[in-house]
Order: sequence, then C-alpha cells, then structure tokens
Amino acid sequence: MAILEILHFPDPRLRKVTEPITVFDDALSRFIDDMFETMYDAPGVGLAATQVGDTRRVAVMDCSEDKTERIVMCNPRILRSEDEEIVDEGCLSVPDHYDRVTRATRLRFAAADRDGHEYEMDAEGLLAQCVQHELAHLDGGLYVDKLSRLKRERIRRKLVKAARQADGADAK
Ligand code: GNR
Ligand code: NI
Repeated sequence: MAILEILHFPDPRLRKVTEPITVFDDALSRFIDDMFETMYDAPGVGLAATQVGDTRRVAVMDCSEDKTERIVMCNPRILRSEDEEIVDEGCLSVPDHYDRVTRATRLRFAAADRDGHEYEMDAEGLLAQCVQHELAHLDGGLYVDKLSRLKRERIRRKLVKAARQADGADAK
C-alpha cells in the first residue's frame, strides 16, 4: 500500500480524459487499495485516478460517517438523475477552497467493481454529489469549471503561488 501524490489545480494532468478499464487484474486492485489509502489519509470522501496522475477510468468513494462503506467505480456512468440543488463543494485538488455549485440531488449510476462485476446503485445527498464530482474528474473536469472565470482565475493564481512557495521550501 502507498499514499499517492495528489495533483493540484491548475496541473494540466487534471485535464486528461481517462481511458475505460478493460483488464481487471491484481495491478488494478492494488492501485485501488492505494487510492483508498490516499483518500482516507487526505482525508476526503472521494478520489479519482486523474487526481493522482493516472488515466485509468476509476474512482473510489466513502461518504459514511464511520468510514466503512467503500465504493469502487470502474467505468462509471449516470443512468438518470433528478432535481437540482445548490451545494457547498470542495476538492482535494483545489486545497483550501469551497464554493457553491449546482448538482443533481438524486441519481442512479452504473459501474463495475474491482473484479469487473457490473452493479447499479441509487445515490442521494453527499454520495450523489460525490458521484457527479468524481465522474467530472474522470473526464478532466473540476468543480471550479462551474464558477465564474474571475473566481477560477483567483483560485488559480493563489494555488500557483502556493506551489511555487512549496517548491522553494523543498530546495532549502
Ligand atoms: O473530500 C471531498 N469532499 C467533497 C465535498 C463536497 C463535494 C465533493 C467532495 S469530493 C472531495 C474529494 C475529492 O476531491 N474528490 O475528487
Ligand atoms: Ni475532487
């Protein structure tokens, strides 16, 4: 198991569109375990492969209070969604920022688990929000894309500056 490095906006690797998973092998399973470890360590309620610089179409989630409900989504797709609400959203790839975005309140999605078995699940509340957030990551999207350009640019400048300062600290 390993904790992977989480990329920060505006890293261009976060814009890559992932490739569908066709082989469900031990290497994939180990990667999924690393993603869970990275997500719990962060801590976060979801993590997409894109965020750790990988182009496999997989994301993990655990929105439970006691962190015991692991959900693996390989090749996920939303089957239907209903109602919209404005919710507060954050992202491990956009540290120290939160903003309101519009998301579907309830949805049904399909995905494969780590063994390639297809399943369907109904989601609402935070889980529904997280499914939409992770699916966007797998297509190179970020919640900041839903904000005004002014807000997005402000966030970008702040994170570029923070990354530069972190690099400087590393060099010393
Ligand atoms: O940990 C996370 N919390 C969160 C809160 C509101 C909406 C979405 C999320 S997902 C985020 C982890 C993350 O960045 N996943 O990609
Ligand atoms: Ni995110």
